[in-house]
This record gives sequence, C-alpha cells and structure tokens, in this order.
Amino acid sequence: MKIKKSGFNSMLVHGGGFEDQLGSAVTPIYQTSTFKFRDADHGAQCFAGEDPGYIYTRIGNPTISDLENTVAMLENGFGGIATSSGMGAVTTVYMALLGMGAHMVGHNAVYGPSRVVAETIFARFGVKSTWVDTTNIQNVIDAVTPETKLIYLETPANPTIGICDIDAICAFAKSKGILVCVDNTFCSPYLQKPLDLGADIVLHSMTKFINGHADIVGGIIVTKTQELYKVVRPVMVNMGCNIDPHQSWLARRGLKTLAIRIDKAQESSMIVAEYLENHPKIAWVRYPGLKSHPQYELAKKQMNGSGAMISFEVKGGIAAGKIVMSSVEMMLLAVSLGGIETLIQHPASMTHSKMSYEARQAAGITDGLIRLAIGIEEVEDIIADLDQALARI
Ligand code: LCS
Repeated sequence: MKIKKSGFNSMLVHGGGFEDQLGSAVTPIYQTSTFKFRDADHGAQCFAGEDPGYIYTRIGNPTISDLENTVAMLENGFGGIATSSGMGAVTTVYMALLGMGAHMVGHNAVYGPSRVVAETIFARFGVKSTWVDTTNIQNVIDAVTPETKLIYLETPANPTIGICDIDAICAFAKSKGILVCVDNTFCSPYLQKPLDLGADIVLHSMTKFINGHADIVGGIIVTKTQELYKVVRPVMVNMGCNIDPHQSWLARRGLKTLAIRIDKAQESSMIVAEYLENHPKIAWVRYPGLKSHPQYELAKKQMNGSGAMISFEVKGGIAAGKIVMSSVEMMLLAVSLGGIETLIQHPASMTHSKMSYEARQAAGITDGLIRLAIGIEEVEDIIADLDQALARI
C-alpha cells in the first residue's frame, strides 16, 4: 500500500492510499466475515504472521485497514486500531494497560462512562483509579502512586471544556515510566496531535468529528509505537471490540471533509460564544477561543483552533436552562457531538448522570451547565434559535 504524506486535506482525501486491482476510486466495502486462503499452507502462514493476508474480519479487513491507516497517519502514530464505539476504544486501552492492583489517574470531567467504567467494572477486577483536575499538573503529580500505569487525559474535556497541558504531563509521566493516553475526540487530529506532544496513545469516539454525520457509532485507538500497537491490538481482537466494514466505510467517507466541516463549525462557534458571553441572561461561557477561558493561552499553544464545543450556564440555573433546551427549534435537543447539526444537551441529567452528584460537583459539572455542539448551519440561524429560546425565560 502506497502511503501518501502531504497536506492535511490531501491526506484526508487520499489517506492510506488504498488501491485495489480494479482501480476503485473509493475503497470498497469488503462486507465479508472471512477470507479464502489459497491452500492449507497459505492459511497457516497467515495465522503465523508470515503472510500479511486477511483472515477474518474481527482480526482485520481491507475497508477497516484503510480507515486505520488514514487516522494513524493523521495522528502521526504507528498504527490505528478501529473499534465498535468510542467506549470500545476506551475499554480496550484500559484492558490492555491495566491489571489486578494497577492504578490509573484520570481527568475528573471526562465523558461520564469513561470514568464510570473504571470506577465500577474495572474496579471489580482490582484496578484502582483516581480522578483529579488535570488542568493543574500538580494534582496529577500528587495522585500518582508506585502502582500507576496510566494517566488518562481528555482535553478539551467533556463537558467542562477544561484544557490540560499534554506536553508537561507527558514529560512528567515519562520521568516516572507511566504511559499517557489522550482522548482527542473534541479536537480530532485536525486541531490537536497528542502523540506529537509526547502521549503514547490517542483515542477517539469516531461517532463524533471523524465520521461527522451522526449516522454511525465507532471508535479508534492510535499508538505511537509498534511495541504498544502489539500490546493493544490483540485486546481489541480478542475482546471482540471490532468495527464493522460498513460502519468503517461510512467513517472513512465522513473523514474526507473533516477539515472543512471543522473550519465552518469553529468559525460559527466563536461567534456563538461571543454572542452568549454578551447576553444578559447568561451567567458564564466556556470556549477555548474566549479570553475568559482559564486555559486560553494553553489552548492557543496546544490546539490548532478552538473547536466547536461550548458550555454555558443560564442565569437561573437549571430551571431556566430547561426552558432554553425545550424551546430550541432548529438545533436538536440530543446527546452526541461533532456532527453537521447543532446539538444542545444537559450533562448533569444526560451524558454525566451516572457520575455521583459529589463527583460532578468536584469536576465542575454544575447542574446548570448546558453543552452546545455547533454544526455547519448558518451561524445566523443558530443564533436566531438561541435568541428565541432565551427570550422565553
Ligand atoms: N470520549 C468522548 C470524549 C466522548 O464524548 C464520547 C461519547 C466517548 C468517548 C464514547 O464514545 P461512543 O462510545 O459514544 O462512540 N460522547 C457522547 C456525548 O457527549 N454525548 O453522547 C455520547
């Protein structure tokens, strides 16, 4: 396979450089569960790894490989491991790097289930976890124990939009021999490249920006090194967290327009964030492009843009916020993010409702926090929708 290295949009379009014998312009969907061997010796060679041929779709498939190679290239990593969902990617990483007695340190305001799965299911298998505000590196340093095997970051974080210093935390982690995984879902490789900043693993919910059209669920892990790839990939394969070829094809198609979608959405996001910050009924707004963001300078340094996620609180807290969410007409009152349509949701009762009340408070996920995922509609229409909804309070 010819891997083309070039400008970001060219990489999005041509990606892993997949070429088949028929000259398909687009990577076909290899909708097959299994692949024929030429003879018995060939089958044995494939299983022994002496022939890189495809065997069985849970282990690998050309449609999936094309997506994996493309995302790995965009993230400057060794290899991609596509999964059935973003949570499939998160749990595969935990399963690969943690075991009985191992400890992990995570950011306290990650996507709810990424934390809850560690505190409940992984805890049953003897894994310990500590969740701190990683936007202050001292909290990470203080939380690390001799058993710490993984530092798990999400930046900007869901839903507080907190930003941690990937470079500084990775430098500290390296000095202790601890691996760092960054959930890069909110940025995509277009806006942030954690592996270049020192991380060992990056993962995504491809359900969001990478696919971008709210029509699939998927995830992906990219490792910096071949060594780590060899540790993580068998976990995905043997736990059965693989993506389906058709979903993979849709994600690869959506990925081609990642940069133009994000350019449009983040241009609108800046305008919406400023509109909200100047609105008399809004208590506060968090957006990396606003000077009022506590990590504004770090965002400028670490990210290639401010993204399309905004959190805010309406004066009058959740009662007033519910009026806004129930009154929107164009945007959808729905969870998820990173698609072409603008979404509004309430983390405390939706995406982060399985976290304890105390954990939410400590993580800054207030009851009044509302999260916006800006899409590619005209910004005038997004603001008009918010305007009429805010007028109903
Ligand atoms: N990581 C982040 C940062 C996420 O936002 C999500 C899902 C996941 C991982 C898990 O990915 P999934 O398994 O859903 O593909 N975030 C969602 C959200 O904010 N609303 O609905 C889902």
